[in-house]
Amino acid sequence: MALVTTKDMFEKALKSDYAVGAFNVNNMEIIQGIVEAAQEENAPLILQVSAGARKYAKPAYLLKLVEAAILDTGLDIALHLDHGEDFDICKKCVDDGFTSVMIDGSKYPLEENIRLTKEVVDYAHAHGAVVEAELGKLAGIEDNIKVDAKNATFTVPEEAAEFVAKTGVDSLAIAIGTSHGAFKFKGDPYLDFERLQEIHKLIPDTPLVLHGASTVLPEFVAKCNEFGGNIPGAQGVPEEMIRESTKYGICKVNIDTDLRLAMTAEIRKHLIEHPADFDPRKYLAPARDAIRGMVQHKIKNVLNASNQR
Ligand code: PH4
Ligand code: ZN
Repeated sequence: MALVTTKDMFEKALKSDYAVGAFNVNNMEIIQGIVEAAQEENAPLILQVSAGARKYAKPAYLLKLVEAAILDTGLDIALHLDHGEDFDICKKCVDDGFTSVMIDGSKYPLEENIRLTKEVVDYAHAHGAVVEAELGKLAGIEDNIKVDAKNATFTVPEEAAEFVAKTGVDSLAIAIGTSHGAFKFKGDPYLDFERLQEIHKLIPDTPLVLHGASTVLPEFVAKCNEFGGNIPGAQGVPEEMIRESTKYGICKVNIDTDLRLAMTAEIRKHLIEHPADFDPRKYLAPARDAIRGMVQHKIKNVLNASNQR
């Protein structure tokens, strides 16, 4: 039981049709719900921390909570920085003991993304950590988008091969139609599987990462709405598409929105049904259970990662 890198997890996942879940953490209940599910499913696990999470919970608290989770469960966990925007935040996290960092240079031109990623790779590798980078832009995409426009945002396979060769990055987040949040598609859900297969063919040994991979399960949206929420038109990536992606090199699947929805639905329900309650433990305990249930469902039924530890 320790903080580990994603190296062994990805090596194993790359050889089979499953992916490691990377779940975003912001507080104790979220961490506890996730690790309990991974323990129950005997699954490999990545906990990831965004800049927003660092700001909300403070890095020292999150680190200690993850260390506590390892002690409590006996799990090996990879602790990952999600969407690091510059060298400094990546360095800070590596120095703090994160085993993996993402440098997100996707907004820069290819050459600058390569330069920045290489700088982070050199530092992280010298300190025993691994690096995820991103190529292509994640964005909401309409299903009738033209090929030219797709090429402007989606990952170009040849560039992915050049990028990996020049940076030595350990894993690569690609853009094939997913996006962050609860409103991913205006029309029918669409992912560019041809492009994914082409990328995987060119860089078969590079673990690929799918951001924006929440499914936005209708029952959780409905539950939020039933108990006073107002989130119409929410739509995510169908579970079948996530399962399909694991056949073509997707080894890490990022999930945050689904946890938010599960947690919020439960808190809304509890507070509406028990208007006299004001003890946070009364609504945070079922919220933690909802996170555990959601993560267990993902590991078992979507990522196919049960017993892959
Ligand atoms: N992420 C999560 C990004 C969370 O600033 P922040 O804490 O809100 O950032 O990287 C994902 O890919 C999650 O995808 P999802 O929205 O489909 O769950
Ligand atoms: Zn992301």
